[in-house]
Amino acid sequence: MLFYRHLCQKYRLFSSQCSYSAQNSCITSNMGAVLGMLLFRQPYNTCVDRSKLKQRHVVPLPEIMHHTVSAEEIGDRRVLIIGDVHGCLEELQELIDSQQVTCDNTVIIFCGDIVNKGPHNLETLRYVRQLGAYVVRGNHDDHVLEQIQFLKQDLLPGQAVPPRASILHNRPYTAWMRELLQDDVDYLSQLPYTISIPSLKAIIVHAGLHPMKPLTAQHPADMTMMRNILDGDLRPRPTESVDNDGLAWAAYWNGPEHVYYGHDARRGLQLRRFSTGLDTGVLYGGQLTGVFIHPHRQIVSVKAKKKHTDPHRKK
Ligand SMILES: [Mn+2]
Repeated sequence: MLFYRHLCQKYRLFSSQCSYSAQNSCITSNMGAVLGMLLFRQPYNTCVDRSKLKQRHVVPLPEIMHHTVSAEEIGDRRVLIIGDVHGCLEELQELIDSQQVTCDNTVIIFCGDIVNKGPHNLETLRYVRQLGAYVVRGNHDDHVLEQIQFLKQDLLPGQAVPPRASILHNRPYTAWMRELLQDDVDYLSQLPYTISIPSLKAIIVHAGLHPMKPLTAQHPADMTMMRNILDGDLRPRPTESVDNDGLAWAAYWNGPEHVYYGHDARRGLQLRRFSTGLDTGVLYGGQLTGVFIHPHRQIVSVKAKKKHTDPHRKK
């Protein structure tokens, strides 16, 4: 079994039969996929079987789930990846200004959760759009889309309410969403779940990637919410919690692509050989962190102006 796990980590299995719904199937069927992946691996194949992704996910999927940025598109610009902003506009502007960043000299990519729970959500969303940045979708960007569904359904009594949206409805930090324009919603709804830069061997995702699946088989809920991997039963399962048994998903990620991600403010800055965690909790009075990955690697950060919210606050 250890050998099996080693193979899985080394070749980041599986082929297309390893959909989310199939991940709990028996391990013997996975062994076949092991052999298949040893011969055949397609990390940048962006053809996704959408019918397999509906479980656990109620928001509309973007047209492009996995976006690829080419070397030609980058040109001679720097590449900067920025962690979770959560509507902390002042800190974001300070980071951008301090590095003299414009879209003419820098390709800017956000790890998701650009909005929600922070002091200037709507303004941050529009600032990011105006920057011409790339953004991957985070769970809070997803929450906005869920909430918008709820608000629309609010006007049409009798329709079913998405379960998570009904919970969010009573939280005061969702009030700002009523100011969103259709343009803003369209923008959020088309954010991809990952951005790959093959020339830099980089993948940007909000929460993480299941270390045993190719991009095309990754589930949106895992990409936006996963923190740990539970593998005690040899059937690796992603989980949102950092308190359960198991380890950070990144501990299982062995490249060759370097994954840049956010979402895990509690662990803070995470530096591994093949992954970099960038959520340093600006929302909670920590820092806003970014990393230049081209032409040279350099981590940059600014301090939070204040503790904008309490990490344990639910309402
Ligand atoms: Mn998040």
